[in-house]
Amino acid sequence: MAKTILITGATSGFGKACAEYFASQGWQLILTGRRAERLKQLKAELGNSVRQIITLDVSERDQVFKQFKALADVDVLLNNAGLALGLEPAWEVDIDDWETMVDTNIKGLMYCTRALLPQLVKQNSGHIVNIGSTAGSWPYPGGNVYGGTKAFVQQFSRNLRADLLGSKVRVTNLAPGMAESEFSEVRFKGDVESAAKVYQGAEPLRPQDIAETVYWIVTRPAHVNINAIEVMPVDQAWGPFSVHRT
Ligand code: NDP
Ligand code: 8X3
Repeated sequence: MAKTILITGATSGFGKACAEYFASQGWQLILTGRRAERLKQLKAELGNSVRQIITLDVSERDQVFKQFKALADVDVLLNNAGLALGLEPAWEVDIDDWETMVDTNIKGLMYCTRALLPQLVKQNSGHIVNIGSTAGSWPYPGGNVYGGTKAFVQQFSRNLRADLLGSKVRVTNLAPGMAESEFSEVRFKGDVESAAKVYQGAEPLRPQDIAETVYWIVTRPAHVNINAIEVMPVDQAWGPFSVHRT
């Protein structure tokens, strides 16, 4: 029987690339996101591979529980929906932006996980792949709460594994570095010039690279758990510590 992957944030970037890649490998898809029109387009594009589309804001707790509890036979939950907003220093940030990142990247991921986990534990199989970020391990100016939310994803993933010891349910934190998607357009609130500058003159990761990595993670033998993977483009690396000099 074909396996099923449930993807949050399937309307763009990594989520969309995963939908396309997993469909090409014969998987069934449950696709979610807030933009209903894009979900419909994907369904038209991917046809019978799409088991269901669910228009859903992951930060709406009751909706997530209602929709996810009605699902059965899910093999993989890809907790991908997320965003960064702004790059200002902490004292200039719009507090609403911080709250939106916490509501989406932390609370949304929590809700989706908690809503689906009982089924996975009961069936004693399944895999939760959480999309973290290099920003969860490595600080940078303006990363403030975004990086904090991804550090949560990293530690939550590890703690889930600790809770799940004794079951066959697997958990992975996949932490990408710079990748070209709608991520920067969202971060800069539609300012396409600023978004383009992020990738200018460099070769970032492509969403397809992440889709192939997710596929590799979930197709390891059933006794193997990939705890964490960090993936960066060759054109990106760490800088030295900064020193302020007068
Ligand atoms: P995109 O902006 O291209 O895609 C983000 C997806 O998340 C969209 O499908 C969007 O769908 C969905 N989404 C956002 N908010 C919500 C919400 N409240 N409820 C449901 N869905 C939501 O960015 P990426 O593909 O790059 O980002 C995917 C994930 O990867 C994010 O978690 C991001 O933090 C992470 N990441 C990105 C990196 C990058 O450099 N691009 C690097 C490391 C991690 P819709 O708007 O339709 O709801
Ligand atoms: C996205 C990567 O470096 O813009 O998580 O934070 S970064």
